[in-house]
This record gives sequence, structure tokens and C-alpha cells, in this order.
Amino acid sequence: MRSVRHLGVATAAAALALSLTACSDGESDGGSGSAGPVTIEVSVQGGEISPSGETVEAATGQEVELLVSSDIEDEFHLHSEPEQVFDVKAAEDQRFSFSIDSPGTYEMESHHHEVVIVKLQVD
Ligand SMILES: [Cu+2]
Repeated sequence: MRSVRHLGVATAAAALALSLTACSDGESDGGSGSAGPVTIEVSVQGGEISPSGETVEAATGQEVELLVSSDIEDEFHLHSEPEQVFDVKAAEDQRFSFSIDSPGTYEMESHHHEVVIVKLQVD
């Protein structure tokens, strides 16, 4: 199966090139051992929050970065232990970062809207 083998080599080379040039674009690749942060973009606009309850994976101790754009003040509440609270202002591109040291699934809520924004699945 020569063609399959050649395809594998090409894919590996492409992946290597990608990792050399794009080490911090925030893409979660699901457990390659990458130490880069997991970035979660949160939008609060006109009473709508996105994402809305999606599961986001992170490794134990991995930095998780929230990038929040909101049109109102809000309070995001991460149900980790200890709990963490992020004071959101009515502003674009606010950054909050944290990490979680124990495996588990943790909900992050908006207390203003009383909805779950993301579920962090930490392995
Ligand atoms: Cu809460």
C-alpha cells in the first residue's frame, strides 16, 4: 500500500509544519499533550449567551482562557473547588484565565442569565 504510506508521511509533515507556525491559536486538539491554553470565546449580546452548555475539554492543570465580549455586566461562576467568580463588565475582549487541578466536570454559569455557558470536562 505505497500510496497510503506516502499519504501518512505527507500528513505528518503538514502537522509538524502547522505545530511550528501556529502554537497558540487556541484550538483544542483533544489530547495531543499540547500545553497551550484552551480558549473559550463567550459572547453576551442582547440577552443571548453563546456558547450555551457545550462541553469543553481541558487537561488537569492546563490553562483555560475566557475571552468575553458582553453588552452588560455579569458574573460568571465556575463550580470548581474552590469556586471561581469572574466579574464581567460591559466591554469587548475581556480575558480571564484559570486552571483546574482535579479531574471532573465543572459547569460555568452566568448568574445574571441563570444559564450554563460551558461544561468543562477536565481529564
Ligand atoms: Cu454558580
